Amino acid sequence: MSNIVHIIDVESGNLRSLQNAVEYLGYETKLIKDSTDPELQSATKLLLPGVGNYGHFVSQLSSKGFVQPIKEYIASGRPIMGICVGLQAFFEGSEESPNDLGLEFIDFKLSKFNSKTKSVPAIGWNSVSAVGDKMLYHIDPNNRYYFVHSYAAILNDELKSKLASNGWEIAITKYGDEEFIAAISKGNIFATQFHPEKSGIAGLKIIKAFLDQETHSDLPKLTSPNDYSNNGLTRRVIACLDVRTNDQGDLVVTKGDQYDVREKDAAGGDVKNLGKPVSLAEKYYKQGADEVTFLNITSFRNSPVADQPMLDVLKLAAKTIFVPLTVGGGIKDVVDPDGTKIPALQVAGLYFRSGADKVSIGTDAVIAAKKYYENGSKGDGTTPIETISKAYGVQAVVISVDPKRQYVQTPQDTKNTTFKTKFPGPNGEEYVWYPTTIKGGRETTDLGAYELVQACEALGAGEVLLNCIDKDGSNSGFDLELIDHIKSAVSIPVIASSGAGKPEHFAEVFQNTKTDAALGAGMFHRDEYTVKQVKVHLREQGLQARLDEETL
Ligand code: 1PR
Repeated sequence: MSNIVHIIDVESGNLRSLQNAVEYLGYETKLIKDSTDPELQSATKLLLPGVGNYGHFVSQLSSKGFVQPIKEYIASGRPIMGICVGLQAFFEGSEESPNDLGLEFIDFKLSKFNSKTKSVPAIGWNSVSAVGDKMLYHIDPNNRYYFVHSYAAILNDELKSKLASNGWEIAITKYGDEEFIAAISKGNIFATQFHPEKSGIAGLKIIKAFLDQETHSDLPKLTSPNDYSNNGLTRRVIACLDVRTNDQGDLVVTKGDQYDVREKDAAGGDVKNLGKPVSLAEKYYKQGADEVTFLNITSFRNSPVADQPMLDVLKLAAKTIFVPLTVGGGIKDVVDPDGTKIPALQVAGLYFRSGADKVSIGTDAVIAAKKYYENGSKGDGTTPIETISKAYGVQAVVISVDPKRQYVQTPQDTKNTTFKTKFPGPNGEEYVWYPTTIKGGRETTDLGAYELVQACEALGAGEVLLNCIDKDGSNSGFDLELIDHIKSAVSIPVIASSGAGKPEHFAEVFQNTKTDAALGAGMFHRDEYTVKQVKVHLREQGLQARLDEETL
């Protein structure tokens, strides 16, 4: 049996990570970009990964002439595994793209999650329950798997009976008040809505089971109840690495104190050097980080985009880290030293092809939001948020917000949205708003963080990385008021950032705010605590946390 795994590539997103996962399991990978590629005829294992917009994916399959060859491949009885939009493609169609047809193996249309009761897109780790007494391809109800999607095959009696009567086996997941299809299997077809290549060791075991064709195994006993208290997703714990070159030109992980990353010493203050980006990232992954974020805080202004050292960091990190990777810093329209203009979409594409799952936009998100309001609360399709989310999906675009608390005597003192604070200002001011800053906190704008995130959600951002300059590096805990102020402004997920100093701060932010995730940096880099200690503490507090105790 060939050791080569073929992957259909219709340029729908980051395939590098899936290739890395398959190669990590000891197989070779070959991308099939052309439906006439003779290798499709000889393939013995085929993956159909899809990310982003359903219509973009299925229309690419159709326009590139893949539909018939895929159906012939399936008719030949050889194994195929769909991932994310690759699972959705087996259905008839999706409300996301009403005019586009899928492969139509299941005559049922996908629909959008109800965003009134929970964050959409659903981004995070959820449990999956096999329906029946056998476990599909090692999908373990005690584990958590990584989902990132806004549309799903929402389960109802019609779909349940249709699948059963047509011989489909299913696994389901509950998100908020909605149950949906997490995996399907029938004969040589297997597909998952979640990303096994981004679900740690537990996910790698599923890919391995498919490649080894171990279709069923005995269902393990549930060791902890599938608690759906917070919409079924665990609260994500994210490790963040602020990366820049030090004065000797080495790429180091550093950490600001209110964004000041220099040592306070007689030697004039070199950049704090807390370690090497890839090795630190791997360390946090092994400790159980649900995601790793790299923020390039100086953007390496004087080097051509294609030579960005951060691209190599992503390529190396993605080889051994199988959870979502986000990269921020310099995601904008740039001009190379030789004068070549590189649009933000192309810059983002370089990072996606290097293994990033999400890009984070800071300064240009503020610029885009100001343009949005100047344009009568409308986008014009040209901002990085719009162009990148249109091509790669909203889930691929995070905006990084760098706000600072500002006190006012009354709400009338500012045109921005305020709230009454529990912590009055130095002159007894009872109201606050948060002006956003750009360029790493060096310039303050008149745009409030509340207004920024609303504009960016409208433009197509899928998530908010909410920093806080006042709290950054303080070890004093998160700014809980800021977090719920921003959560009240949007329906997309929010990541709380800045101020974490101990595991109790993560429990505090999850118990006292609606945040979807929380990020730590300094406390991990200074080896004061591990990510695992944070997660164990969350579980001790009765909160859902993913602990990937799996070994391959
Ligand atoms: O403006 O699109 O080029 O993006 C620049 C990115 O770099 C933004 O995400 C911005 O937040 C970040 N950035 C720029 N300068 C700094 C700096 O520190 N001098 N980092 C910086 C911002 C926020 C987090 C930090 C958390 C947690 N730091 O990265 O790690 O606050 O810290 P803690 O847990 O130690 O408190 P663009």
